[in-house]
Formats: sequence, structure tokens, C-alpha cells
Amino acid sequence: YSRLVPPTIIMSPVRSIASYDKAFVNGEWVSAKSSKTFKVLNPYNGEVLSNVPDMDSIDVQDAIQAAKIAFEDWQFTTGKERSDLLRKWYNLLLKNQKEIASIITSEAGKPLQEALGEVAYGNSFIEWFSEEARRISGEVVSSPVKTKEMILVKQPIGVTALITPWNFPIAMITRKAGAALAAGCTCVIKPAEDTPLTALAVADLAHEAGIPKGVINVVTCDRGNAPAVGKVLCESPDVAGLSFTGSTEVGKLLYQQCASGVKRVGLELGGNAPFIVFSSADVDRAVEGAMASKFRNCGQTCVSANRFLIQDTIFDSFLEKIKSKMQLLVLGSGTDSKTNLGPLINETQAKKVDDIVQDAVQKGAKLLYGGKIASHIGERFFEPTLITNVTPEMKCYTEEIFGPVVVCVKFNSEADAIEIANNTRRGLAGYFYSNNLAQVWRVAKHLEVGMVGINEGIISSAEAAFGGIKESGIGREGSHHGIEEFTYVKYMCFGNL
Ligand code: TXE
Repeated sequence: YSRLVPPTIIMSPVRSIASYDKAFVNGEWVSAKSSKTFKVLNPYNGEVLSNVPDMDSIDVQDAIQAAKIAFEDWQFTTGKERSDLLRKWYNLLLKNQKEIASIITSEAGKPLQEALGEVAYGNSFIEWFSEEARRISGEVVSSPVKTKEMILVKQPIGVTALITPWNFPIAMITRKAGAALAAGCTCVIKPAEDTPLTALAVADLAHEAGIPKGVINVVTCDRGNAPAVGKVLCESPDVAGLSFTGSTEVGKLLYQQCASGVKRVGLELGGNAPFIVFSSADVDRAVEGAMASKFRNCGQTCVSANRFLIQDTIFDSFLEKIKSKMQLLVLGSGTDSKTNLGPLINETQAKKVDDIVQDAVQKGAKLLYGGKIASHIGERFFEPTLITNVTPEMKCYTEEIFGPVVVCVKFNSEADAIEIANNTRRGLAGYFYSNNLAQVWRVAKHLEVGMVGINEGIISSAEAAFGGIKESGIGREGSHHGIEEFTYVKYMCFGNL
């Protein structure tokens, strides 16, 4: 990570994982009014890590009110003031990166090394937006009449609801909250029920950095209360906008719920990324990119390669090479340095992956490696799996797999590859490997996706715009575009001059 900045303030580190047992509202650690709690489990062994408040539609109202009151002052802070606070938060996140990574490994199961990578990535959003907070500016319009001056200014939209998933417990929060705070918005975060502890630790550090009470609130609830809490967040007249990352199904529901209030909505939903390897490509490099894109976080990544489209002339060689790499993957505890693949987040997700693989096999796909839940290690572990002979009616072709499954499709021409790649309602990321310059430009333009990796399997960065087209979502996160989602343009016309 090339932009490490030494911490400038020395504070106490993040608290122990089990001590995160309250939600964070208006700068205070609070229980649910009902006193109900739910268990946060370690997906590796089912150990209870903590019990956190199972909040409902009443509790979330308090958080919205806290964010509303905080917005009264926060919206008028200067960009420099917000930048300085975000920088302090960033320094604390850096100082505590090992502790946060350890919480992520405990509640999400990913190998510690990957968790550290996620923390670096997650922190980079706070650093990036601390810089961008000072660069939010408007325009002086060329007025058509001498008696008027016209100015366009950008203002924060207000209180924002940030609903996040479990696959990147810190990065999905910092990517949204960093942009919201930099813009001058306040927020109510509802983290996924599987991974609320990272969210609470991150909010703890924001508070310690001096970010005022009410600017960041974290409401925790179990799966059962998520629809009620989500509905209040979407429908409250005091919430100006929603930023959601999660499934397409829930994203569509929240979009509808926000419609009655004509809210600003940002959605980052699942993908079905094509990963095309053309015959001109360096196959070894393509296999390396394929392994990184597919197996990071055990395939539980929205930009993960979902369908591998391999040109016929190199099909067998690609299969052989990727299979030999897959045979080296080690499943196990995220705390063991030898582990490449941790557990899937929960048994529901493991069953979903199993169902997708069994569906393909029953419909005639050829299983070349793996293919089932690795029960000898645990019910949440899935074997790295390689499948060919797939057809468009199989779920592995149309659905986001979200597991360690490589699905290979043979194609003949560039036109075929593009047609197969675009034959999906999703359009988040796409990848291709080619050393033919004219082809590179053509294919990059024709892929119907929001992000393209060209001879590269890992593309996410705070500097670049992240987001999809079609049913993969609306809006962009990261880059300067990420802040636009949290501001509106106000036109001021000065007359009688
Ligand atoms: O997602 P959900 P799940 C995809 C991936 C995965 C599938 C299901 O394919 O297999 O979705 O995962 C909250 N109102 N992605 O079931 O349900 C929930 O509490 C308000 C891709 O975990 O969408 C959590 O905080 N909120 C994705 C968040 O939504 C609700 C990452 C995501 O959970 C809600 C995760 C409701 N009615 C899954 N129902 C990506 N784009 O990276 C649930 N939630």
C-alpha cells in the first residue's frame, strides 16, 4: 500500500471484539428499546463473537433524528474542517488496521492477509475523501443579461441511509460514509447482520477522531428486522437519500420504497462478470488474473469473474493451467497463514452455491474439479470447483454464483464472445485478456458493463468510479463522482445589479 501516512495522533486502540455489544447512536452506545439482541457468529466455527442490539423501526427513528440534528451544523462546516476530521479518522483506522482486520477475519471468515488488504482498501476511501472534501466547488455561469449574476453551488443532500453487505465489512462502509461526510451529509448506517462488529469499531474510531455526535450512527439488527428498519430508512421524510450495496432483489425493493419520497438513490447490486480470454492473450497471465478475480474472498465479490469465456484455440490449455492452480488452494481458518479460502459467510450462502453447481451438473455440465460442500472441514466451506459444457439455461450462467466456482464456456469468434458476455441483465464488471490492440479497444467499448479490466483481474480503487449498468445498479462510488451522489446543485440568481 503505497500511500501509508504515519499516524499523527496516539489514541487507544480498537476495543476487544466482544465489547462491541451496543449500537452507536448520537455519539452513544445504546441497546435496542426492546432489549433484544442477536448473536454474531464466527463463520469458521460457529463461535459466538458478541451479542448486539436487534433494533427495530422505533430505534431507527432515534438514529434518524440524531443525524437530522447533527446535519444542522455539519452541513455548514467548511470543506477544510471536514477534511481534517476525515484525516484524523483515517490515521486512527491506519493505526488500528491489524485489530480491524482481525475483527473482519473473525466475523466474515476471510484469511487475515486478505482482511488486511481490505482494511487498506477501506481506509483508502477515507483518505481519498478527506482530500476530495476540499475540492467540492461550483460554477459561475456566464449570464445572458448584465443585470443578473448566476452561480451554481453544490450542497449536501441531508441525512443519508447507508445499507451495507457482509462481503467487505469495512470497505462498503468507508466507501459510502467517506463520501457522505466529505459532502457534508450525516448518515445512519445499517450494516449486514453477519458483520456488524467491524461497522461498530469503525464508528468508534470516527467518534474518537472527533467527528461530532450524530454525524455517524450505526443501527444493528438481525435479518428479521432488516425489512422494517430498511422501510423506515427509505420512507422517512427526514432521510434524503439511500446508498445500498447488496442483492438485486433487495435493491429493487428499496428503490421502490424510496420512490414515494423521490429520494436520491445509489444502488450497487450484484454482477455476472464475463472474463474473456482471447487467443492472442498471454494465457499464464490470464490464469493469474482469473485466480485473483475468482478466488478473492472465496468468490464472494460482486466484481468476481462469474463466467469464463475462453477462445477455442486455447481452451484446453487454460483449463489445464487453472485446474493445476486450483489444486493448490487450501481451505481452512482465516487465522491460519496457509489458508487461501475461508468459509462462505453462512450456511444459506453455502447452500446457494451448492444448488447452482448441482443444477449445472443435472443439466449436463461437466465437473472437472471439486463440486460440493467440504463437509469434512465445515458446512460453510465449498470446494474450489471447475465446470465446463455449460449452457444458458443453467443457473451458473445467469446467476451471481458468489462462491469459488469457475464456469468455463468455449467461444469461436470475437463477436460470439461479446454476444455471450452481454447476454445478461447485469452489467457491473467485465474482464478480458488480449494482446491485439485493435481488439482491445473494440471489446472495451462493446462490453455492457460499468467497469472493464483489460489484462487485469483486480480493478477496484478509491480513485476510480465503481458502479454498474443494467440491473447491477445506479450511481458511482469512489473517485470524485462518489461525492456527487451526496450533493445537489443549487442555482443562485443575483438580480438588480
Ligand atoms: O443479500 P441482501 P444477502 C448478492 C450475492 C448473494 C446474494 C444474497 O449474490 O449471494 O446477494 O446475499 C440488508 N430492507 N450480494 O442475502 O439480503 C441486509 O440486512 C433493508 C451481492 O446477504 O441484499 C444486508 O445489510 N435492508 C452484494 C444487506 O441488505 C435489507 C453483496 C444485503 O443483504 C432488507 C451481498 C430489506 N428488506 C450480496 N433485506 C454486492 N453487490 O456486493 C436485507 N437487507
